[in-house]
Amino acid sequence: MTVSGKLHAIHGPITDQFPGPGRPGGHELTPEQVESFRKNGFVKGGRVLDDRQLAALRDAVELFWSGKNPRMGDLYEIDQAWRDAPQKHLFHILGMWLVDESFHDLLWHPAITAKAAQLLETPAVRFWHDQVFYKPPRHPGIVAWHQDYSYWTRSVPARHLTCNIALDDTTIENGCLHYVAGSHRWGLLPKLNLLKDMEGVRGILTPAQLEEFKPEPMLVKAGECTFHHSHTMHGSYGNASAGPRRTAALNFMHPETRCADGVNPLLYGVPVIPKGEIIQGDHFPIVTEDS
Ligand SMILES: O=C(O)CCC(=O)C(=O)O
Repeated sequence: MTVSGKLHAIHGPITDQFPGPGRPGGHELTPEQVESFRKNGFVKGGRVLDDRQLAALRDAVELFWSGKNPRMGDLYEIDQAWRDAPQKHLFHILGMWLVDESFHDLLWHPAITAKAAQLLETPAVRFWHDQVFYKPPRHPGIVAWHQDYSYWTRSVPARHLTCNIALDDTTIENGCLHYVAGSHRWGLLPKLNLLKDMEGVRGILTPAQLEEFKPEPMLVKAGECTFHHSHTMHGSYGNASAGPRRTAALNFMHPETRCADGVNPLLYGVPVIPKGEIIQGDHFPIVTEDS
């Protein structure tokens, strides 16, 4: 189905690719997985996409990458570093759900949202935004060590969660995601340049944090996912392999998260939300139910 209006106004699946909220369960994480998340700040979430869903998302990323997506103008953001030096920096965009129907429907996918609800400890999960990270074959682009919430302090309090979904099998060679166990308890570190200096964060870590800084590679198959806490340190190296390494990340938050900036839009093109008010509206749907 092709939709003529803006995708952000539609809160629920458009295609028949994803089952939508409230459909048969069985998607929850085990108590051991939840416990592991609490202890380490991340957990592998298993396979969340079937072959058809995976193919649809890959096709969508490739269409966008080729410059032929007809809704390109609706996107929130294409990272400036890539625009300035595409041979050096990876391709990173926000707002794929606004330009592609499969990415739109992925937001309501119970295989992901049921787990997000468990980890955020709320039955109603609110969508914050999405991201696509695209590392072309043999490309040096990195994602420098960082904590997601360093970039999200205009939404309070910090009760956010990221689901990182592999669209390709990940390997050390193709620049898989790495997490630093226990770093979600470090407190918040300053915002760093995400795409430029891999090791920049080391200069601001305490000796104790440096001691704990032992990144673990997340080797997952295409269609599998990991979840991480908003304060978990993570990053990824360049892609030395002959194939692309593509990732979709969904960022969620507690439904009562409030705006801490009443002046600027939280995302490009989104209406300003008054300071202190709940972040809600067309761009921030509750994804555990149709509306
Ligand atoms: O997949 C990557 O390389 C980086 C992903 C990331 O930073 C995230 O999911 O928050």
